[in-house]
Amino acid sequence: MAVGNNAAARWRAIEDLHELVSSTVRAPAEVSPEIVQSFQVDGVVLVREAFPDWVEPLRAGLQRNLETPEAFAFPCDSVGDDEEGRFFDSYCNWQLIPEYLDFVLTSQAAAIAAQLMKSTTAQLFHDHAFVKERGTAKATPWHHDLPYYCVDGTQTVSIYVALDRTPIETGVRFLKGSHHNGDVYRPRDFASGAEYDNEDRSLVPVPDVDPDAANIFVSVLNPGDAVCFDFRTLHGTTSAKIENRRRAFSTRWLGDNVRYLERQGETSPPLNDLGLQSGDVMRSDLFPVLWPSSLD
Ligand SMILES: O=C(O)CCC(=O)C(=O)O
Repeated sequence: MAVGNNAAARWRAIEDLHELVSSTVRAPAEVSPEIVQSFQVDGVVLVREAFPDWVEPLRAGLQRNLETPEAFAFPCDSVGDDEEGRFFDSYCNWQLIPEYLDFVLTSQAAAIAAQLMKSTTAQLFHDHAFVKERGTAKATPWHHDLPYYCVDGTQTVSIYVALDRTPIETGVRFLKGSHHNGDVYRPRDFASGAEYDNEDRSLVPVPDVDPDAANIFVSVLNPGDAVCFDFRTLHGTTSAKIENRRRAFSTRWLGDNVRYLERQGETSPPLNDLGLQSGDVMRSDLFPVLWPSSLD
């Protein structure tokens, strides 16, 4: 299998999002003050059994994403022919996969995102699906997500929903508190580990992280559990071999203080034609504000 990004479908498939957003209702959710506090302090928190009813629909959507990657947006394989297993990911498919669309428009994800970010609004940035097949021993390189993205701000969250039981050994590990250390790390390619081309000299190399250190968060995950983390929180995995398929579906959310940022290099997703300048609010016709549930 060739590694890297493959040919893909256009992600902007829905002409009038406003109509869709205003005619649907997101489920409410009550996140405890302790969970919000852990998220704010550690930059990562586990919400157990957050989405049990969404496991089957999301698996079904992801299966099509995996079987016909070219029919969807930005598919990528990070394991080459000379390595065992498959590490697949694909993002910006919520307009193309009905189960993903249903999740973003009706699940409690938007409500959870707003509370964790302590934001009055939750704006959907994109979705991101991950699959590591049995036999895969490819580590997810340590990185944080913010410098991959054309946004900046401190109110962000990814809601990563486990779709399989995931043991500690192969779970994503997070360096607690790293969202507050002020550094922004050079993005790296998942397949090769090489740094992206970037003119921004303020970006620094990702430090070595001890995956077993005391300040690492990692947990056994059951299907429907959600790990929620700030775009600035460092995370990665070891190269422990995947014994059973590990799938996850993530949605990325922006809060009140997030703005467009023109990066000085490649971004992922490569959203290069938004017609925005640094400091602009992200376009709600492309990145819908889903919380509060109705703004009308
Ligand atoms: O599932 C993984 O191994 C990687 C997840 C990740 O890097 C992310 O959600 O940003």
